Amino acid sequence: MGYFETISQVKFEGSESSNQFAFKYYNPEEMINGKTMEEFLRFAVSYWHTFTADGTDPFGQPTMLRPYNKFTGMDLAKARVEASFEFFEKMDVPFFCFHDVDVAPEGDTLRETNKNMDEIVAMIKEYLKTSKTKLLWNTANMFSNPRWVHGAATSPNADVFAYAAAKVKKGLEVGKELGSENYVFWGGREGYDTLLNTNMKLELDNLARFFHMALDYSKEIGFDAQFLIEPKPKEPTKHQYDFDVATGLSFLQTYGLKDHFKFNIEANHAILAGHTFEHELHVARTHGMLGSVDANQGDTLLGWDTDEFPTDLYSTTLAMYEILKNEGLGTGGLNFDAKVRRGSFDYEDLFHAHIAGMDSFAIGTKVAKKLLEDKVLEDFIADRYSSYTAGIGLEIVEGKTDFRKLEDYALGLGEIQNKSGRQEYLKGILNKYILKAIAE
Ligand code: XLS
Ligand code: CA
Ligand code: CA
Repeated sequence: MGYFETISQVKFEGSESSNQFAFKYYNPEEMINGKTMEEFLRFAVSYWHTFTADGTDPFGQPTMLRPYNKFTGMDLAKARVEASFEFFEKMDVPFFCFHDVDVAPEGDTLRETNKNMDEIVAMIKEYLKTSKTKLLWNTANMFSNPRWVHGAATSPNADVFAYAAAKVKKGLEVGKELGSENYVFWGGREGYDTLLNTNMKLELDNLARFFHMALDYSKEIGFDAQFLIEPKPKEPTKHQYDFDVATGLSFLQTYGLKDHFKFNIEANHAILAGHTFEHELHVARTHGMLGSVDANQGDTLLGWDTDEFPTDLYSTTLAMYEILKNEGLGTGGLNFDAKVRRGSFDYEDLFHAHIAGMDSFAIGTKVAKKLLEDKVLEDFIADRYSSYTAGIGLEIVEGKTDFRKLEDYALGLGEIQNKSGRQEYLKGILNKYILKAIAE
């Protein structure tokens, strides 16, 4: 007996299909830069939003109707594992991601928590033997339990630091056991609410000590996953230490960690930081630090982390533009860190949401690929900076000039002529490419 009985295999049927449970644009077998779309995009389902979340919000109780709701405790955890692999198979998705507490409930003691985890990990491992779906990344939830009230590795309480170390140690062991390709560190409550009670320098030093220990341990046990830091500027703390990519980069550089980490970039977090999704991807890419993506979208009318399924084609196009320029995501992938709205409570909505997300990224991929092939933006940008390819510009970039020579040059200039940046023209072209990709 299945959990999602009304749904059969979701397949690519093309844009003319009226089947609600079919991909219209995401064709896993279509080739993108020498890889299949499936290999290139590496979609992942996030366990917490899809199987664990119940629709609770600060004003109301659970709404999600799930076939495994009748179970509790470890029975519930096991039913969710069964249901999850049925979902992965029906969605034909190559990866999934989880926090430790999403898959196994915490016990009364750390020992009991680890025991629960071992039982569930053994079960997942059995599924992994035959399932095509693999683990993209795992992580530790160090924000829900009250012990993390003041942070984990940045807590003022050294006992909490030790407990956090034990959690991540276990997480690295689990990652190795399940063959995870990456390990994620999202700051959780690593930040502060007021400087009136905070030693920021000590907290940051401790966070770096924590990462070094995690690296040492993963090396010791032979877990060669890519470590990823996931920036977020606020929520739950007022100021999160991993504010955005640029802040994370400076932290990693300061503490000698840069060569061992990349970034897991979430669209909604970019918005919260006052950036666009593509800005964060761009900064990471140009520093060789683009590791993986939490594919969702925020709502600019709401100031919080709404984690919506990505359906904005502008955003998926500009994100895929960066990812294509990065030649893919390496061991990373596109993880739907996204939840169905509280009012979308049927399990069918989980399928609709993932289909919409995957189709939106497939469209974005096609548009971005065409834009790159036609060198639409590349050529425009090259021309815009052409003054640096000859004459005084070339001398500047080659380090062959100085302030005296530049002053001489400037004194000889007539009236300076600038060229229009042509934003509206470029946006019109972008529209044309999006509409064309949808029509094809
Ligand atoms: C929360 C984060 C979190 C990370 C993993 O805002 O997005 O879910 O992705 O801990
Ligand atoms: Ca995330
Ligand atoms: Ca989020």
